[in-house]
Amino acid sequence: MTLQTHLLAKAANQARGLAIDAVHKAGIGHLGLPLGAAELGAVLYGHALVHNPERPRWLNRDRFVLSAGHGSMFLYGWLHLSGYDLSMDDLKAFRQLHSKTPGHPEFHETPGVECTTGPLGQGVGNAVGMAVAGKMAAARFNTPEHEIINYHVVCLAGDGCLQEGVALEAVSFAGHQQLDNLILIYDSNDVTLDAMADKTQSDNTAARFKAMHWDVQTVDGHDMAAFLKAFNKAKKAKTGRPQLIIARTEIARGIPEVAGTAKGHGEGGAKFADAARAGLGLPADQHFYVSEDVRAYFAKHKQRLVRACNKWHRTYKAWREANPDKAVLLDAGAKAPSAAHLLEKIPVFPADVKHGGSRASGRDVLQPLAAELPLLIGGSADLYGSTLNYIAADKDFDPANRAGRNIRFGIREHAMAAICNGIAYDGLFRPSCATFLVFADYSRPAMRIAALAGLPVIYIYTHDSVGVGEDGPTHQPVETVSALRLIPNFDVIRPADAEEVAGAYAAALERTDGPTLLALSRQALPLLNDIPPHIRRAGVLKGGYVALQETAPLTHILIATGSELQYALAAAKELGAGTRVVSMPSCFRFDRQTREYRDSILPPSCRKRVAVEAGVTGLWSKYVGLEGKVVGIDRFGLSAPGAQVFKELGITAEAVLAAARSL
Ligand SMILES: Cc1ncc(C[n+]2csc(CCOP(=O)(O)OP(=O)(O)O)c2C)c(N)n1
Repeated sequence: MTLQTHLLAKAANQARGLAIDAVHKAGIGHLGLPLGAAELGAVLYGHALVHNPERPRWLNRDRFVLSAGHGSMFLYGWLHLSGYDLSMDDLKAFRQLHSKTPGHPEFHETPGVECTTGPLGQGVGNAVGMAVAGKMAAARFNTPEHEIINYHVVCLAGDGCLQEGVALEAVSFAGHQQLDNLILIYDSNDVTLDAMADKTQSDNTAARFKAMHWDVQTVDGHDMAAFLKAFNKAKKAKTGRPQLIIARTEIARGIPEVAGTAKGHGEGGAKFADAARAGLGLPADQHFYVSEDVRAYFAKHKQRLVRACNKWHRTYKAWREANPDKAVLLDAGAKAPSAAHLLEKIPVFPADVKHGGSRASGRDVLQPLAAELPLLIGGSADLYGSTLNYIAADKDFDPANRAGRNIRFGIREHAMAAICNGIAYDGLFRPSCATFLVFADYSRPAMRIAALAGLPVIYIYTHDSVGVGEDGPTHQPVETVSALRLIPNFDVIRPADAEEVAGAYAAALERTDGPTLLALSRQALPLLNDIPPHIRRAGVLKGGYVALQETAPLTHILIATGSELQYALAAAKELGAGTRVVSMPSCFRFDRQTREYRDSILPPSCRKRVAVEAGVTGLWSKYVGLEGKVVGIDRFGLSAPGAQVFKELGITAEAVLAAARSL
């Protein structure tokens, strides 16, 4: 099909008008990108992208990621014109309460929005993750007879995205992994927010990407034919390299007063709306205007897209019939296993097992689960030797083996988490990743988005306390566990022994509406054999449970997590028969239980409560109350053998006992 440049140029100007009107109406928003990239949108949505507005989650659609999420009206405008379920009224409600058009694009809120973007650079990481998922899916599901997966991931990013470290990490990973199903369009307009981009950047982007094994083309982003040519070339490239198209654009084109300047980035141009609309050939009396011919063009284009999708479905049907096993596997990706089912697959640990910490229990728990869940994949940021989460029955994911289930992310914790988000958005594979817990700070912006977007990513972060020992305070988390617990919808589980690790994995894998972090220890932990395995496992699912039941009228409650549960249990022996010990591996899971359950574990009448955790104390007052005490560490750690550090910092059974007796 030839490019309908005349009509699409008109559509581009009308998309500009939609952005101007929406931002003008809301009184806030970013005009620069939707106006500057309008021709790119026209070519993508009006011609080049393979997608189906009727089926926004069609398996083989091209994924379009707007990494520069501040330009959300770009996406909303083009999704509306393309015929997604996004009405003109939705556009008019831009940035308003409960609208489908929030300030920055949010996954789940708007059909056609592939991911939540706004923190710059995240989308680049997400796009790389989607490209990884595409390669993995193609390797598993395509057959010589039926190619059902061959989509591209198309990402639009600005100067801001490419300045961010996460994008650099992701781009470097993508080049190394030869992800040639990825097309990154750089909206290169020489403008950021505060100022012209030359105040903050002077790198040669093309050279930078070439050095990271990308193919690079540079085009005038307002020349639709030139852009389409570059895009088609990128789609067809068989070079084994990801594709960068540097589209030179003028920010805020269409509002001459601000175009090409930093003032054009935000809503500054909205005050020139009337003149701008006239200049764009839009009727003065009709805001949110789309002409009949543009509507008709997109309606026809939609039919073409639907036909192509239907054609694919015929191939897909034949594929299903010819490959029933693969079809079962594909369907499995969409389903969540129940924790009970998963727990059946994990053998109970022998009572005398000698373990190198809960990270080693994690290794042993992971293997049967990986066998049960073939679409569970994992990765580590160059720390497999320490995080122990390698799926032993499988191999590395790399250009020669796209079916591999172990991703070597390199020392790129931020991109690792953003890439896992990308894989999770895609929905087919279940991503997990690993590093030292203290480096959760390096992953955190992506973890926050996982929680916000409800992505079931699993973080297997080990070396969870000052018990790390000799590596010293740089490597010893003290505030990390509690800090992560502050993220809404982000489950943290810090299991106390091997059976609790089994419960933790099952809990994480059962979850479909948000991420879970497993905080695992480096140092050895005793098996809590006095508590039956099924109680420990099921207890984790509830978040908190009675690990030691009092045998006399309740006097004290000792609450502990992870490696400190042993100290609470030891202290209880001394304290007396009225002492109850509560294991609380996951505060959020516990908080989600019924009031009845929570009160049965922590009876409100018992005020003599002590919590112990090898970390900052603040959060625990919620569970011990003003009258209770917390044994913890409100300072940084120490470089010494772990056991000595615990003693020196007062994380001992004696300290728990003393705190309880002082109440
Ligand atoms: C991580 C992060 N830091 C800062 C911001 C605030 N911010 C939004 S847009 C922007 C400027 C981005 O410049 P560019 O990518 O060139 O966008 P353009 O001006 O072309 O629209 C900034 C600093 C953000 N959204 N995310």
